[in-house]
Amino acid sequence: PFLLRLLTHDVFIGGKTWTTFIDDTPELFKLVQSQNRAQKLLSYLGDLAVNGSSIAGQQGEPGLKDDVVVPPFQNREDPNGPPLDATLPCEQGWRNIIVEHGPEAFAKAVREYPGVLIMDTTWRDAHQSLLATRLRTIDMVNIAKETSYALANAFSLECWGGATFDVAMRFLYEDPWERLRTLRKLVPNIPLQALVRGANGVGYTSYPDNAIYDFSKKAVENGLDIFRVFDSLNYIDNLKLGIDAAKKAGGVVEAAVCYSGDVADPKKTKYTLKYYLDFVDELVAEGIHILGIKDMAGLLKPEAARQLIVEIRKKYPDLPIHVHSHDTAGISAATMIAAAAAGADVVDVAIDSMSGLTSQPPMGAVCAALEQTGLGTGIRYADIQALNLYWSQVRMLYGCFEANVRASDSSVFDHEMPGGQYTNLMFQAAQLGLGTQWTEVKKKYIEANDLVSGVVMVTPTSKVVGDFAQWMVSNKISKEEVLERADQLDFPSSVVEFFQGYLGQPVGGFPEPLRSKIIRNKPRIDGRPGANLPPIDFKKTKAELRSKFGKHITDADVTSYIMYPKVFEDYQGFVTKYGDLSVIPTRYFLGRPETGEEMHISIEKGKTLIIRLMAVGPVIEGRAQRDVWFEVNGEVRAVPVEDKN
Ligand code: 3PY
Ligand code: ZN
Repeated sequence: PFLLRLLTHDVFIGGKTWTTFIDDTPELFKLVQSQNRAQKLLSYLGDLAVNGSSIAGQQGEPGLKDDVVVPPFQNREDPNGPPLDATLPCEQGWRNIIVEHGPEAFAKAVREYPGVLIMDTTWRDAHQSLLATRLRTIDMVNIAKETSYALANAFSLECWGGATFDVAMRFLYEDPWERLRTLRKLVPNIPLQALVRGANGVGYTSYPDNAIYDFSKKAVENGLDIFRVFDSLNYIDNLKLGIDAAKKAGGVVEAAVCYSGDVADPKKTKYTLKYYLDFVDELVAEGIHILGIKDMAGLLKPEAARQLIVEIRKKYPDLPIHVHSHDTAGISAATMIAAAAAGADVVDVAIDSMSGLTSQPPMGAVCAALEQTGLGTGIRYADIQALNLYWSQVRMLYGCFEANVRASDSSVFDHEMPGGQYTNLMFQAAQLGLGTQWTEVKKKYIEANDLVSGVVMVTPTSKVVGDFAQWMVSNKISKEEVLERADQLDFPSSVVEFFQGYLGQPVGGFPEPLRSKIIRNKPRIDGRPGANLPPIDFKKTKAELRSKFGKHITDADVTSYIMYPKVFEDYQGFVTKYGDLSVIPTRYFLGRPETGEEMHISIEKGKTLIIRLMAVGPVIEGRAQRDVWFEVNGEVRAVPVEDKN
């Protein structure tokens, strides 16, 4: 029909040149573009039909075959009246203070709030910890406006940073910046928060200083409000950079101490109450707005939380304290309630169906419990129930990324694996054939951490320890053997780089002679690693990327490339081939389509494609290829697909 319309178009018949024709008839050009887009989409769906999903980490089909339904939300003004109309997002929330009066006024208001506030981690840490960070933007978008009402009194929504930046591009073929911009539009009232690895940005290594300043600036420009800045060694020099960059960008700076050990256990002598109080002094000296206590593994027990917060509170009565934990051992709800009672201002929770295990404690339980102590969060029970109905469907949908963690595990108090890594390592262990030796991995993880001198394990140092542990398991090497034969062994590169000093300086320094034995004659860095890296030439990088991928490359893309060069390039290649796949509902993005199945995919505002898989053709003689036949809005189309089997 398109060709027919083109050939019968009177301008075309009139014999004008092609270029003028396009200029004069943009509606047809748009049609070409949208048909191209549809064709690329079909190539992806065709590939799925022939080969199944190739998304790393996916096991089997998505766990839900139906559409995810947004349940009705209660009308706030009239709970018995018609349900909430969320056509437009809510405008009232804590973000208004940031926008109108700035980060200091926001921090002051948070501290003065008579109850306790929550951060909802559902859009970041919860799925990073439970579903291998695979949650797609579309599943946040579909509930975003309702969330703007339901969580209007939340301190923030954690929706960005951590592993999401990498995974969005690497596995989901999405632009992390677009995610941020989209959520910002749909949730104008609740502060959006990101987890940032200080001098490591959202990556696993150190970057030049100007890369961190540029990243922070772009984050604010694209809609971010609050930076939770941490360093995986609690190394103040790295943190200073991250803090300064977030502040110069105009963000709210929440600097975090990474919690390790147990301050209430006198036998644990490295990360003591005194250690933390001294560390907080250093952070406060940097002019932070909020203090984060980041218990990435879920080690913080209620009594330890009480001691820590009471002592910090005595010293800094005006400093808002925000507590984060994981529920790996099953204790984090109790810890959050204890933290609130001790004077914390904000606690982290995830919506019930995305909570517990290696994720955060459940929003419903924590809010209900706090309500009874006079420290209400201002989040309504009915709203939590409605949100939870939505998320319980999403959790099922993503069942193909579910780690096989079924119950609490208090062995975390020994091995101290961060929540996000626990599931990840378990999965990797299984893939490497080490699945049955999961207990062995946990044991070696403890030994590996001893070898690297007992660091606060969190990305990227937790990756070093994890790589080290897996290497010890697969090579059947003990801690003693490592110490004896370190000058001859072939260590994983992340371990060597750690000892070289590429992540910074650990508390108490590097262990010797192990360090020298491992790094041998490789360079050794004894200060802040980023200080010696040559600055990025953004203009030059952008020009190079444009010449490689085209004029659509933006400044934000340049930043993505700087953080993850190879991942960004692969992602661009994928988008060139298949177009923007973020519009595909998740069950079609991950699931093998069935013959006759009708898929509704909205590719742009007001343009929905109704696609039906008609048939998968036979393998074409002499080629590993098949034709896949679709019907698209009533028109039959075929796409050639490589058969990878
Ligand atoms: C990350 O850095 O991704 C983390 O979640 C650390 O806890
Ligand atoms: Zn976490």
